[in-house]
Amino acid sequence: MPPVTLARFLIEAERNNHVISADLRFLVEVVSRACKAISIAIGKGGLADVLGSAGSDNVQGEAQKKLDVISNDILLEANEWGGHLAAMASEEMEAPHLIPHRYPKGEFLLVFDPLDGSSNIDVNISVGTIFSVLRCPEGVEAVDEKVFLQPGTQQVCAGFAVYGPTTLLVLTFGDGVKCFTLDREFGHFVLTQDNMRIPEETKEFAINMSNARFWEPPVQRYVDELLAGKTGPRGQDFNMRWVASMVADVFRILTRGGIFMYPLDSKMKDQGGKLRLMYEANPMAMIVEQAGGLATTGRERILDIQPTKLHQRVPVILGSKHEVERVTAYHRD
Ligand code: P6P
Repeated sequence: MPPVTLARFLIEAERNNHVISADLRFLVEVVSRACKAISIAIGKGGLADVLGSAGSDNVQGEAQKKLDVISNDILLEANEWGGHLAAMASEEMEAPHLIPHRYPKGEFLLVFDPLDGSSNIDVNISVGTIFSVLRCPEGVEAVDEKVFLQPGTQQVCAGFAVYGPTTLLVLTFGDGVKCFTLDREFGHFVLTQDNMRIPEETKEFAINMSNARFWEPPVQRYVDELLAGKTGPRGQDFNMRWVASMVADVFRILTRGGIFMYPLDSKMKDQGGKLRLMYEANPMAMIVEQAGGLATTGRERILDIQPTKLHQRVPVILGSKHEVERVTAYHRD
């Protein structure tokens, strides 16, 4: 049987079970082509003038890398003419990007972090693109930030690309998680994992330990127990991984289990957390839940949060079911 390309998978999903419409299929094809272009730009590294800072800050007040801006422009240019979107929003832009009047509009809203983990780009560590698809509410004349403020349960599609040793595209439409690998010779994505499942148990945790003194007591208790290993209440040793690229940590967890935590800490308490709800936490939470894992803030299910701001930040605890349940239980204690 010939390999199932992304194009074939999407056509069959549209034809067979109507999980997706022609416009949603087109949207995912366009985003996947943009991810290929980003992968090529990143792959040039020091051979082209794409590394280093862009000399500007984004809406988060973070220094933008040249590739942040390049990736954002690639996604905007790829999507604005297709007639499938009502608007786009990005970590790199304060306000939503409206579809120019010269192009038709569509029913979907696309929200993305064009280059997640970009602080790793100059040191050649995996980075990625995270995206989330919502429906634009009916009868909206003037599209503005408010149309995006929908809970994660409203997502019709979520996905992320990892630009690592291989370029991967992980996708869900709410009926399981698929992974596609970029075949660079043919230039197309090929289905390589048909139904990703997160093991309910794990011996691996991911957290930035340098923030330990700022964590709330439930997280300190949980991590202390992991560090105590066999000598402590967990009765087994644990391993730690922290790539500082959410896409890489989440893909590892989808593949072999684990728990990823960017909890509330006293440094970020005023902002509500470090990671952004609309284009990091929500798409990753949908994917993790679709793979049998859980995703909470420690106090509530991420997908149930009613957003109040486009660039809102939230604490994130996601991954293997039993571990996320334990951390969430400690927050209740
Ligand atoms: P820290 C990358 O900037 C990011 O948004 C996530 O991809 C990653 O998990 C986290 O921040 C890393 O944060 O504090 O370890 O640099």
